[in-house]
Amino acid sequence: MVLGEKLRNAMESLRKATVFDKSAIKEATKELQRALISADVEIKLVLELTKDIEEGAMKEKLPKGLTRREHVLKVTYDKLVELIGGTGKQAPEKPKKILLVGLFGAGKTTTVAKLAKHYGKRGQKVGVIAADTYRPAAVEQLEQLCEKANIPFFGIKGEKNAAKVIKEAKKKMKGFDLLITDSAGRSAFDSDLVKEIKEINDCLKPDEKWLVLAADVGQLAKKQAQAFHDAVGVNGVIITRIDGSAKGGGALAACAVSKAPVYFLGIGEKIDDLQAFDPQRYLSRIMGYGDLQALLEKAKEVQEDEEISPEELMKGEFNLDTFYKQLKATKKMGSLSKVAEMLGLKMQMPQEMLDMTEGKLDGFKVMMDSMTKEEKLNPDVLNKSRILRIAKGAGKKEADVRELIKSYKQMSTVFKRFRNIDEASLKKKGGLDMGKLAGMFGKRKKKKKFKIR
Ligand SMILES: Nc1nc2c(ncn2[C@@H]2O[C@H](COP(=O)(O)OP(=O)(O)OP(=O)(O)O)[C@@H](O)[C@H]2O)c(=O)[nH]1
Ligand SMILES: [Mg+2]
Repeated sequence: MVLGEKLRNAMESLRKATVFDKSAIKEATKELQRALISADVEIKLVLELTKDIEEGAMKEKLPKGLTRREHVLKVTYDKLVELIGGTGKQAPEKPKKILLVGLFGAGKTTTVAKLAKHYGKRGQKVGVIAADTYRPAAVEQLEQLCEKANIPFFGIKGEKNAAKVIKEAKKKMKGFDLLITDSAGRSAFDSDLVKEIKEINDCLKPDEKWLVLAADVGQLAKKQAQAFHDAVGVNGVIITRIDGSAKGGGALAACAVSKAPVYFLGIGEKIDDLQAFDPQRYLSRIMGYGDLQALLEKAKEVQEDEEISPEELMKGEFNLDTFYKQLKATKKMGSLSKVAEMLGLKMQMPQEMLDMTEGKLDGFKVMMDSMTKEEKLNPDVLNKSRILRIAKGAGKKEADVRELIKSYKQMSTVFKRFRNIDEASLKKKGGLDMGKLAGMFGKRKKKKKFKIR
């Protein structure tokens, strides 16, 4: 079981506790402890965290408008964010020279290319330097990655002196906004490695020295961060392979405790699989909530008197009627594109859907008014003759009705995907209860609703 699911289960048992006293909270925090320890979070941190939760949870005076249960869930969530949150510092927007360091196979070379793409997309002229002169195929590996992504690259095949490569690269890449340098790894932190990265450091004079760590190192991240920091003054961390490791939580907590700012996460092998690290977002995501908190906060700002609840927006029976209401409601909360992003669905949402205009929506409404109840509840029955009838009734073309059906189907898939984030656990629980989640994160006093006109 992955960390996210375990944490979610621990939260669930807090949520479900019938008697909400000290011993119930203690029981639930035990589950949380097990989840965190199996993610390789240092025991001392786990104990501190659960003690804080227990104390915070039983606070005499509850914050205004929260039930004890909501308060406990909120405290737990906040403490978890704190545990992995570290410095809260974000990666610099316009670094000039980045040097990546780390042990063998940590993901340095891959991350060099990912970062080049990341900053390149933000309008900077980025060049890459292959200063791993230790591993024979390192230069080719980076060259290939750069070629694929059209990133300017400098390396000297067969050259053994890293400082020389850097000197040449600096001459060749004058006028670049940002230079990102790859360096060699070693199987362990040793004096050879220190000597080499010191040389590179002296020659390159980077403003940013980032340590690349694979998530599987778990709590050992603390030791590595310290060693590299002592050697070259590391001022940022990137944790890779967080996608395939159960120990990501441990690595993040270890960086947090050693005050090493985690700037990015590597979430896959491809060049775009890089994500700026945001503790809240990360936690929401691994626990399968999307960025529900942000969404619900926004939802609360929307007026109250109306027809559709946030719960209905995301779960419920999916038919043409709810499809229309969803589109209308999400439009009111800002652009659909923003809402999709908050839910972590943006990548899956077809562009045409994200660009949907009010006018188009109104057209949908007119066509839906020409449908029978059965057709709205079960659009699969729509055959050619029914489509023609609807088009005629609404004063639209056949293609317009087909477009409505197509959009509905696309949306249906996306929402299904969202609801099935963790099919196994959903099955077990008989459905992810958005209402309860809303209560958990949203600090609601009463059921808020969106206004649909
Ligand atoms: N799943 C996953 N794989 C990754 C990620 N980052 C890197 N990898 C893979 O990890 C392996 C090692 O990555 P490299 O970038 O070569 O690591 P390195 O630190 O440069 O290795 P050395 O140069 O040998 O020290 C490669 O197969 C990468 O594709 C990630 O975020 N997720
Ligand atoms: Mg490498």
